[in-house]
Amino acid sequence: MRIAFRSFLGAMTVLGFVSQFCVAQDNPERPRRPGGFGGPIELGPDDVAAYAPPPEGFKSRREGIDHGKLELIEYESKTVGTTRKANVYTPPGYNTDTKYPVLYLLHGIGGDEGEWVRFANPIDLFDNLIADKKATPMIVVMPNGRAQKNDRAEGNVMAAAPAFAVFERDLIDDLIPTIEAKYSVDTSRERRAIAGLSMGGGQSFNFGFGNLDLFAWVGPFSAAPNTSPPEKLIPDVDAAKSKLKLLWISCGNKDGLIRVSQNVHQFLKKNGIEHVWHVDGHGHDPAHWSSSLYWFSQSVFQDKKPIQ
Ligand code: FER
Repeated sequence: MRIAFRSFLGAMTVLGFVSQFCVAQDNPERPRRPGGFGGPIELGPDDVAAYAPPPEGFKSRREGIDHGKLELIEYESKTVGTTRKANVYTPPGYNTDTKYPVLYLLHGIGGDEGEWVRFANPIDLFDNLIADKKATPMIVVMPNGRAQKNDRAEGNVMAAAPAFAVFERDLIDDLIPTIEAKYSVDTSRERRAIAGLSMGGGQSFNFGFGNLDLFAWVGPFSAAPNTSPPEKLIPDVDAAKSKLKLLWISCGNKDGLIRVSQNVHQFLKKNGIEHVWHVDGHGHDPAHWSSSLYWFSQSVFQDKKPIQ
């Protein structure tokens, strides 16, 4: 089903591209579909890779190193009025004498709390980086970002897009307090990050910039059109500059949604807001998201410069 859905999205990208191209050719007066999935891709001089592809085996299980754990937890959501699920990774050697930073890692329109687990092997990806001292030991929370009573990715998944906006309240009022009560967490904003893919990338932009008092590290990968327009997203340029420790944006150069991220990148550049802009050779696909997680995880919660 999952593979079928991704192929469906892939086909939509191609169809979207072809139909928009044809519309523009056949009838220049007709407006382009606003925010459509899979628009024409125009690459500029900034749209280049900041990082190499990850090394072979980066998300494969390695023997002879310590391993973390993955746990599916449930929490009561006042926002949705149901019990909701989240996957939680705790790093090797997790103990209550240490206060850990937390990364909230969000999925796409057809995903759920298991999406990252299914394609990126986060236990192994993080265990490997932590064993090599490339990532800070952290807790990674993978919730369900579709904040509605039936939060399964069923039927017309696009119809649930508004529930991805509702998730801001579920995250802040219900999930974060649960995580901070249940685990040994450093609750300061400098030790809380938000990142995600596609719809989760848009959520990372919107919730990250919208709650600079809560998040200091923001990582949107292949952000979808749920991303607020830059002027609305960043009404206070100085606050963004002074509060963000890292803004790490990526997209594939074959992703029909790249214009969403290009648009934010250009606004950030014009306003002198420091950020990473990494454009690799992938499309709107798990290879791009795994690679982005691999590189983002090596900068989040660290003071070194993100690009060496
Ligand atoms: C859209 C195209 C794509 C959209 C959302 C998506 C809300 C999300 C894609 C994904 O999460 O993979 O127009 O509108």
